[in-house]
Amino acid sequence: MFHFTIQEPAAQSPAPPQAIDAFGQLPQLASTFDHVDGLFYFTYAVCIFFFVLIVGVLLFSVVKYRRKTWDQPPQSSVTHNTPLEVVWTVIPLIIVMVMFAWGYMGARDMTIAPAEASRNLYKATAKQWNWTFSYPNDPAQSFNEVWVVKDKPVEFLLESTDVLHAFYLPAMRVKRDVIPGRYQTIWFQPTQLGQFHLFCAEYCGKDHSRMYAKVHVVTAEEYAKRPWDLWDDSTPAAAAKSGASLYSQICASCHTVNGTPSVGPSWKGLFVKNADGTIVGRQREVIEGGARKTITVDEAYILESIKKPDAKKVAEEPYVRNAMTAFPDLEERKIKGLIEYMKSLADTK
Ligand code: HEC
Ligand SMILES: [Cu+2]
Repeated sequence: MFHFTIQEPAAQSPAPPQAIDAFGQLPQLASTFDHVDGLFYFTYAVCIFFFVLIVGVLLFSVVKYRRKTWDQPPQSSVTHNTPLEVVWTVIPLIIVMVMFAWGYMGARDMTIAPAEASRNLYKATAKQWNWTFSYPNDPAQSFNEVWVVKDKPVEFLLESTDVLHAFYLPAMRVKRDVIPGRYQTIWFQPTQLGQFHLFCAEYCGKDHSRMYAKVHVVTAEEYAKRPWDLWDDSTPAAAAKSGASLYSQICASCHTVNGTPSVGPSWKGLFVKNADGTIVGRQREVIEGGARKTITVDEAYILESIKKPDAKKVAEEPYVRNAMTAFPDLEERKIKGLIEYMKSLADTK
C-alpha cells in the first residue's frame, strides 16, 4: 500500500501525515458523515461488478461466437429479446435509484445543519491565499489554524473577500465552494481528536497549492484554554516570537526574512541597527497617489502597509505591480508583535 504525505512549507509546523484507509482511497473518517464512505464504496463495488460482468461476457462472446472460417454464414439474426432488455433496464434502474436515495439523504444531512451546530457558529474567511477563522462568542481570530471540540457539531459560515475558493476537509467528508459576495455554510461533527488538513479545493491563483489550514479537534478542557489566542507579549522578545509565528502563518507566502525578494520585499533590512544599538527604519521609495517619494520606515508606515497596502506602494520593481492582501482587522497587539519581529531582524550596520 502506498502512502503519501502532504508537504508543508518549512515555516509551518507540519501536521502528522494522515492515514489512508485499507483501500487507499479516502483519508481516515473523523466525522459522523459515514454515509459518504458507504455510498462511495457501494458505487465502487457496483462499478467493479459490472465492469467484470460486461467485459467478461464481451470477451467470452468474442471468442465463442467469432467467425471461424471466411465463408461461415451468420448463425443467428436475432435483433431483440424483450425479457432480456427489461432485465438490463430494470436492474440498473433499481441500483441507480438506491444510489440516488442514499446520496439524497446524505446531501440533505449535510445541507441542513442541526440547531446545535448552528449555535456553535464559526466564520471562515478565505482570501488569496490564507484562511481566517472567527470563533463563537470570542473576539479573537486565528489564521490557517482552527480549534473545534470533539463530538460537538460545528457550523462554519464561509466567505471570500476576493475570488472563488473551496472549503475542503477530507477527513470530515465535507467540501463547499466559497463564493465572493455570498455566504455559504458547512457543518460537521468531529469524532476524533487530532489535527486534520483543510484545503482550498478551487484553483484560486498562484499560491493556491499553499492555501491550506490545520483543524485541531480538541477536548472541551483544551478548548477552554483558547489555544488560538496564545499571544505572549510580556517582553519585546516574547512579542517578536509571537510575531514570528504569525508571520509564518500569514505573511511568509509573500515575504522572506533572509533578504531574498519574493512576491513582496524581504523584511530583512526594513530596520537597521546603528553602532550605538538603536534600531531605526530604512529609507524607502514609495508611490503614494501616483507620486514618488522617499519615506523612513516606521511603525505607522508598517501599520498602513498591513491595513491599507495600496496607500503607499513600494516603488521598486517588481513589487509595485503586485498589490498585497490587506489585513484590515488585524489586532493591534498582533501588529506590534510583527513589528517587534521585523526589528529583531535588524543587522548591525
Ligand atoms: C499576497 C502577498 C502578500 C502577503 C500575504 C503579505 N504581503 Fe506585505 N507586501 C506584498 C507586496 C507585493 C508588497 C509591496 C507592494 C506594496 O507596498 O504594497 C508588500 C509590502 C509590505 C510592506 C512594506 C515593505 C517595505 O519594504 O516597504 C510591509 C511592512 C508588509 N508588506 C507587511 C506584511 C505583513 C505584516 C503581512 C502579513 C500580515 C504581509 N505583508 C502579507 C505582498 C504581500
Ligand atoms: Cu483558494
